[in-house]
Amino acid sequence: MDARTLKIKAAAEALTYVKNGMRLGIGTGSTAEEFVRLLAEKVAAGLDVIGVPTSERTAALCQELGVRLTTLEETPVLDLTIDGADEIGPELALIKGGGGALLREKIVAAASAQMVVIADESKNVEVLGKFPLPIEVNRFGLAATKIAIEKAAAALDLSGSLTLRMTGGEAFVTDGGHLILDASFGRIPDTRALSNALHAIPGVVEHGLFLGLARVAILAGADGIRTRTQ
Ligand code: ABF
Repeated sequence: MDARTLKIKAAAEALTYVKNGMRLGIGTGSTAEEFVRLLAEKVAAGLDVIGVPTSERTAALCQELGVRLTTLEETPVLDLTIDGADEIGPELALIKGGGGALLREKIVAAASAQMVVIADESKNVEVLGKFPLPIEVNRFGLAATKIAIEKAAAALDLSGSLTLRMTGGEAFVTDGGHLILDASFGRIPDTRALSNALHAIPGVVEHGLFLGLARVAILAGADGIRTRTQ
């Protein structure tokens, strides 16, 4: 089964969580886009939902396909967020942000009563960290912030390169106007300690460790769908 088929299967299963009248957080990435496509079919058939997109890219797709949108200012409390992930670890701790939308994704997930993650089985891991951890940083003081992150990581026995994310020869800029450092720490045994340490650094806007946010993960594999709950 190819990767796209697995993403569609996970997205289709996630649709069973969507009920009429719900206020949805709508994720970013190729798996979330499959969800938007399936959601749009249901909307065309009469499902009444409204969504807060987690990126400009997702907003554009929703608009194109006729999924009604709102903002978190207008609708600050959401029923359900459906989003992808880069890695899914123990207790449904996640690494997200490979698509660069981690800040809005985290704000939207935190404003939702429930978060359902959709992915193919390959994203399920025993320990987070093989996928580089995206850290969104303010442009101001980039070099100083980098040193502070390295020090904080070293205090937790983590080391590895911090790479400024680039696109088309230029620094990648998030929807919020910030930069992203991708941290190749390798295995992250204590995700909570790293999360707290990163949050204590002034130049760090947000990081891609999503802890205690996801309640359900829908994993699509060759043998079918597996649902992990927390
Ligand atoms: C978003 O999209 C991100 O947080 C994550 O980085 C990425 C996953 O993308 P895909 O579904 O394309 O693998 O959910």
